[in-house]
Formats: sequence, structure tokens, C-alpha cells
Amino acid sequence: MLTYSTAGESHGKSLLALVDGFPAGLTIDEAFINHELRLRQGGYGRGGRQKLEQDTVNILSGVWQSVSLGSPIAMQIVNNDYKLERLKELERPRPGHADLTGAIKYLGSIRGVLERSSARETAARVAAGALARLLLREFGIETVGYVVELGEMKFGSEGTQGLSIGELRARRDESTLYSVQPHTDRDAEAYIDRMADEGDTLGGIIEVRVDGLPFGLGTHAQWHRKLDGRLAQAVMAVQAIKGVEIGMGFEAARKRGSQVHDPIQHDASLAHLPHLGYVRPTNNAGGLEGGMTNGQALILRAAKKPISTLRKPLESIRMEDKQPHRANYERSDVCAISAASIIVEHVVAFEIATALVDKFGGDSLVEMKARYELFMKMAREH
Ligand code: EPS
Repeated sequence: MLTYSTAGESHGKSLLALVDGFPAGLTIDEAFINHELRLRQGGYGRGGRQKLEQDTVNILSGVWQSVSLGSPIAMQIVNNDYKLERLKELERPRPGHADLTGAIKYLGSIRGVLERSSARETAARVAAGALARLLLREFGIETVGYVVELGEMKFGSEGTQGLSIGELRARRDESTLYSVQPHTDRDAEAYIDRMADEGDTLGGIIEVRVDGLPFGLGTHAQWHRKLDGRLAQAVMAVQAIKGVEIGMGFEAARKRGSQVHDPIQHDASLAHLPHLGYVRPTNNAGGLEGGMTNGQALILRAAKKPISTLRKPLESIRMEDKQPHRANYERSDVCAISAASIIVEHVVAFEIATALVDKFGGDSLVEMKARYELFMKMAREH
């Protein structure tokens, strides 16, 4: 079973990711992981912290001569801004953050909660997800995440369905906001600047697309192995994410069955592709039926609320005497939706890699590939 967990506080010594069950025999491209970490630090609207950090991964175990061993892979990202021991307690909890609830739950300090609940932790998730992407690539599975909405501004992804993941990524990389409509960047930047001037913050919506998926990742047979459920859990567990939809998502509830479900066709000339020639004129299911991949592209969207640390703080109380006071302000971002597009892409990638290992075995890459090829052959003849 492929799993990961993370450790580390925002201003502690370092962040850690521990990936267990990663197959042996994979070349681990550290530069690729570092490139994705760098992307997570970018996007218009980020705060001062990213100028202090140069997130890079230090692989501590599970890799020998750049090749995975099949043993646990521990990765470290050192915090340049280590200052936890010097930081003071916060007195006035920020509405929307974990501050108040965490302090009460643990009968402890706000500082002790905010340091771990901070979205800085997502650097470790991106490192784990980048590792997963290296595995997915071996099977021709590619992912991309991009921003489709920023507050009230809609960029969408219209007209991009025909583009390959590489082309989409190239477009996204042109955009300061990580949208696939870079011509809207100036307006988006002005919107974020206006929010910064007003001491406010912005959220948005992210879309992730995954191409090259074979049939049958995930299963209908048990609720906790359904891939849509696993994806929703992983994505909802990203800081500030308040909603997830797959394919047509919530909109499907407002339409008739005949307007929602994707007709099934077969084109024998395409049987060599991962979808085995089973083509669909539409993909409203977003690549999942019965909790399993159906050979179509996976399309997932996630809604991110605006960051809860406001420079013009909201009403709160002082913990000491419960009297009304404005919430604390600590250095933060005005908008981190671009970073979130990278984070959500990587948590999605990890769940898909988990399902891939479940289906094709996780001891070694060569065995996985042999089993993948065998399954494709048998499914084509089925
Ligand atoms: C983040 C680092 C943090 C914040 C942000 C995400 O750095 P600092 O707290 O030192 O400024 O910029 O965290 C939050 C938005 C939050 O609410 O905690 C990062 O590396 O992504």
C-alpha cells in the first residue's frame, strides 16, 4: 500500500514527508521535485515568506544511487525562516483559521495550532505528490492543475479540451496566476492589488486534469477504495479547500439524465490507447464511474476560500478576558490560489498513484509494468 504522511511546523526547523510503499527501481529525479516545489511558492499575490524560502528537497532515505529501493522514502524541506522558539503566543484568534478551535481542543496555545495548520505544510505534500508523478509518468499518466476562477473573476478552461497536458502546462506556466488564459493576467493582478490595498484576501477555484488513465483504478466493491471518495478526502484535506466536484459536479444535479451521462462508443482503430478504443463524445463523468477510472480524462475542481489572515482584521476576542478585540494579523498572502492549483494537482497525483499500486502491485516498477501490459492485453481481448 502506498501512503504518506507529513511532519513539521511552519516556522520549525523543517518539513518532512514520509512516503511508504513506493515501488523499487524508479529513477528519482530530484530536480523535477524541486521544480514543482518552486512552482508552489509562486503565483501572484503571495506574501513575504516566499522571498525567504528556497524550497528544495533533501532525500534522507529509501533511495540509493538515485534509484528507489522499495523502502520508506523520507524527504526533508528545511525552513530558512526557522524562528519557532522565539515566536510569541497569539492573543486574538483569527476567524476562519484553526486558532480558536485548536487551542480549545488541545487545551493549549494558539501558536501551537497555527504553526501546524499553516499551509506551509503543503510543501511536504507537493514533494510526496511529485514523487507519485514520477511513478505515474512511467505509465503515461500526466497531471496538470490550473486556476479557473479568482474571487468573482472567471477564466475557465473553455477551448482547452483538445490540448495535451504538456500544452496546457505550457499555457499555465505563461500565466502569473497559473490560469490557462494568460491574457487575463493583468486584470487578475489588478484585482488582487485592490484586495491588498483594502486589507482583504481572495480565494478561487482550481481545476485538475489527468490524462492517460487506464480502466479500473479504484473499485466499486468497497466504499473506502472508491477513487472518487479517496480523491475528495485528499483534496478536502488541503488547507482552505471547502468543496470538490468531479466532472460536471454540482451542475449535474440540475440536469436530466439524458443531458448528463456520456454515451459509449467503440473505435477499434484506437484500441492501442489506454481507453482501449472506448470513446465518449462527452466527459461529464470526469473520468470516474462507479468509483473507478473509465479510461477518460479525470477532471476535478476544488473551491478554496479566501485566506483567513486579514490585514484589516475581523472582529474577535482576546483569549485572556474574552473582551472584543480585532483578530491578530501575522504576515500572510493576499491570494494563494495559484499555489493551491499546484498543491491540489499533487494530492490528486498521489491518490492516483495509490490506486495504480493497488491494481498493479507495488514491489517493483518492472513487475508493475509487466502486470500493466498483461492487464491491457487481457482487457483489449475481453
Ligand atoms: C506559506 C507560508 C506561510 C504563509 C502561508 C503559506 O508563511 P508565513 O506564515 O511565515 O508568512 O505565507 O500560510 C497561510 C496562508 C496560513 O494561513 O497559514 C507557504 O509556504 O505556503
